[in-house]
This record gives sequence, structure tokens and C-alpha cells, in this order.
Amino acid sequence: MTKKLYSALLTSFNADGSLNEKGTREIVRHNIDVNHIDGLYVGGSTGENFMLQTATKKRIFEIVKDEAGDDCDLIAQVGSIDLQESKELANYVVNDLGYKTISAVTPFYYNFSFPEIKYYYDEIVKDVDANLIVYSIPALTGVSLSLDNFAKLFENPKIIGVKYTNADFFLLERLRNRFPDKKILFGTDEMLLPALSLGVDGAIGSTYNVNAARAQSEIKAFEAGDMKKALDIQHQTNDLISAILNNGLYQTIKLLLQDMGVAAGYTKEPMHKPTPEMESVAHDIYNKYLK
Ligand code: NGF
Repeated sequence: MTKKLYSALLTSFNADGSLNEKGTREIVRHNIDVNHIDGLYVGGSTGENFMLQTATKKRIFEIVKDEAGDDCDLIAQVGSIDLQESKELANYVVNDLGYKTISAVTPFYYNFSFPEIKYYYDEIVKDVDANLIVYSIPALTGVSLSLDNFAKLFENPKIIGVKYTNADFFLLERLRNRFPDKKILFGTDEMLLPALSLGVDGAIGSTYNVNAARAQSEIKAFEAGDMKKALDIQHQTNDLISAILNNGLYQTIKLLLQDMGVAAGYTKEPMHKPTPEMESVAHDIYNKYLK
């Protein structure tokens, strides 16, 4: 498999919202030992990162590095609308923990101008010896980058690619065509196959925590030119993803991991805890698609 599969790492929380370190380590191990994942995207949306304090973010980066070691590739998402926090986290993960690749979400909420966005990225990588992957997720941030915006960001040689969580396939094709040497990691799991056909280098997603084997088979079928098999697998995957989305995304993935024996814990407030009905639906999803 030449294309790489990354799980967007979940964080395990206790019922009171504190970090469940043991559970988080179990999620890391499950991804390495059972999923045989190429890498982990740490501190992204799936990690519930934007609801966390700086000290908790640091602790998560620390225990993930400690648990994973060099067993798989690690990307640390350090972006925040507090630029100083982003720089502090970038410095911490690279200089104290030895992460080699960082990523940063586009700064959101204040409708920052493109020159401000470019300044943000250049500042984050300026003082660290690491490469950076732009995290573009317009549906959640409201920030859309144009092809020319990407061209300007990519002028910085330390900015090596994008985690592209977007359903705009025209822009994806244009990016692939214009930047053959930049890394494009696709972030919408239910659209993996069309993204593969447009030449992405791999994928990062939440559902790979529980559905990596199917995604890996799909990538292998795609690389072998067996499009029928790849599409069949995407159909099975999308039955699973639809069921997960209908039952509550992160709560359900955590419940599915629990059915696999992984202490994935709770989501963090204000995300709600799973109801008994959600738990029962999650068991059904596990039995139907993942057992
Ligand atoms: O959870 C979201 C929100 N997107 C993830 C992924 O792009 C986020 C995606 O896997 C991610 O990688 C991260 O930052 O942690 C979806 O959950 C999946 O496609 C189901 O819709 O958009």
C-alpha cells in the first residue's frame, strides 16, 4: 500500500471530563496493534482538542508519543485561534517530545483575512525544526482557502501539504494538478474512493479508529486497479458511517471501541453522554458491521 492511512485519534475522557490517560493509551495501542495504522493525527477535531486547556493538550501529546514511540507516524495538530498557544504547542511537541510533523487548523471565528492566515502559518513553523500540514476543514471553521491561497502558503518550504476535509473535488483535483509534490491527506472518510481517484497521498479520519481494515482493503483494491471491489468496500463502509453519524459521531465511535475492549471513555461536555438507546444502537452497529 503506497497510500497512507492515519486515524484521527480520539481522546478518552472520564465521566467528569478529566483526561483518562490509561484509556487514551489503549486507543493508541489499538490503532497500532490491531489496526496496523500508518499514523495518528493527534489533537484534531476527533480528539475534541478545541475544548481543551493547554496543559491537557500537552499531556495528550506527551502520552501519545510515549505510548507510540516510533511504531507509527505522528502528526501533532497545534492550531488554535490563540496564536501564542499554537507556537507554544509547536515548540513543545517538536523540541520537548520529538514530533517531526505538525499541523494547524485554519484560524477561525474572526473572519481573518488571507494575509493574516498566512502570517499565522508562517509564525507557527518559524522557530521549529518541523514540517507543517495545513488543516483545512471549511464546514467546521467557515474558512475556505482558494487554489491561489494554497499556492501562497506552500511558498513556505516547511509547509508540506494539507489535510483536506472538504467535499470540493474540483479544488482537490486542481490542488493535485498544481502541487504534485505536496502531501494531500484526505479527511472525509465516506468519500475516500473519489479522493483516491484524484491522487491523494492518503487519508486521515475518525472512523479509521474502528474501520481501518476495510479502508486498507479498499486502498489495496484501488491500487491493484480493482475498482469494483474498492467501490463495494466503500458501500459497506458508508453503511457503517451512516449508522455512526445517525447515532452521534464521537460517542458512537467510542462505544464501538468499548465493544472491542478499548476503554475509549466519554466525550467532553458540552457534548452529551450516550443515552441507553445510543448504547444499544452502537452494540447493533458493532454486531452488524464490525464483529
Ligand atoms: O470529524 C470530522 C468533522 N471529520 C473527520 C476528520 O476529518 C477529522 C472525519 O473523519 C479529523 O481528522 C480530525 O481532525 O480529528 C469524519 O468524522 C468522518 O468522515 C465521518 O463524517 O468533520
